[in-house]
Amino acid sequence: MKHLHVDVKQDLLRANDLLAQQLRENWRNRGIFVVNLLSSPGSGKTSLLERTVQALKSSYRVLVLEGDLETERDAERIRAQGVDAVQITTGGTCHLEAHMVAQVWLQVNGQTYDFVLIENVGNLVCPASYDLGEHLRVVLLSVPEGDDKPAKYPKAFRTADWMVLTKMDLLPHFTFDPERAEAEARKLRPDIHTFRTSARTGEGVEEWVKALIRARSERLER
Ligand SMILES: Nc1nc2c(ncn2[C@@H]2O[C@H](COP(=O)(O)OP(=O)(O)O)[C@@H](O)[C@H]2O)c(=O)[nH]1
Ligand SMILES: [Mg+2]
Repeated sequence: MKHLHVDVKQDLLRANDLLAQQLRENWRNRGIFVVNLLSSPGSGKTSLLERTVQALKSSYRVLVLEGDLETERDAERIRAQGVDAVQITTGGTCHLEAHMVAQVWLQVNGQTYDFVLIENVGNLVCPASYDLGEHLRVVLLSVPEGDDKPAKYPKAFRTADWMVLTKMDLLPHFTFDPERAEAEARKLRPDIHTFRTSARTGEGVEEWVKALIRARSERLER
């Protein structure tokens, strides 16, 4: 029975990865750059996305997909910034899967975008195992969470291309060492690219947005 469980789980993961691969190619062929954001609940994903879409929207067509267990709240926050957003409520599942993203993609198929930014369900465990077809995976770590989190949730940091340290404005109030957090992440993923931002003050946001734009053009030229 235990073996059957393991086999079925592996088959499901394989099916997810195949679909994700198809999505990735389809998006690339259409010039759409897709980013998957992972973090604990409350690390500042939606807040960083609000800032990001504000910066991108005058020059780029942006769609945000908001993964949550329940409620439309985050999609509403993004729509208030004047870009398209679709909420995906998982109804209890602790991560997004490629088929959930594919379903939304079929609904908006007539539309075209330059960026699709996906906010995954808030946690650092399950989302790490599910490829959504993204071109770039980004993990966020906020100052109040502590600089030891990469070592505790290694898969999220090992599978991430970039790490963003968020809520940098709170640094004076916490014993959080950004150098240590970055060093811990590099132990797991030596080529991880890191950013330090605050959605409150706007610190580091311009650099992050520029890097996204550069990553999009590099990816689409390849
Ligand atoms: N001080 C500070 N608070 C922030 C920052 N970014 C987000 N927050 C707050 O953290 C809480 C969770 O943010 P949210 O963006 O909803 O996180 P999410 O659950 O990861 O999407 C909210 O109360 C935000 O106002 C930041 O850069 N600095
Ligand atoms: Mg959110």
